[in-house]
Amino acid sequence: MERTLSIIKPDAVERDLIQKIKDEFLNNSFKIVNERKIHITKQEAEKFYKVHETKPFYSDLCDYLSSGPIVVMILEKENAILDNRKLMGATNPTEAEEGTIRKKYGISIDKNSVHGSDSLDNAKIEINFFFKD
Ligand code: IDP
Ligand code: MG
Repeated sequence: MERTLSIIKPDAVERDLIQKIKDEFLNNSFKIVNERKIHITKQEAEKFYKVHETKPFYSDLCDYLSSGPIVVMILEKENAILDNRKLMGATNPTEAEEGTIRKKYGISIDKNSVHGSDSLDNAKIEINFFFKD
């Protein structure tokens, strides 16, 4: 079994999409192992998105992720990382495939409703970032 970190981003929480998005995971054989609804600071967002610190959109991205409550979840299934990326769809909702979460719910490339880890190493780092016990 593999684990990945999923985030329901502020745009989706704000539009009351938490349960609808959780149902997407549950209906696609993911188990929600742990979840927390939190509101992070910009400094925490900067730490979380450190890989993007050289990108022109880094500051806006961190402002955005810290702009309101988010739901962080550990998802588990076989091939969880890749399967979650498939279920989420492309980063830009306009390019996301029909039926994907970002196609259904995303508003724009920045307000794209969900985050998902992109590799085994990053999944471990990101899970540990929000759920160290
Ligand atoms: P991902 O979320 O699909 O893994 P990344 O390239 O890791 O995409 O980018 C992280 C987040 O940064 C994206 O989900 C999106 O919200 C934002 N982002 C990515 N590219 C752009 C851009 O060109 N303009 C504005 N925001 C962007
Ligand atoms: Mg990414």
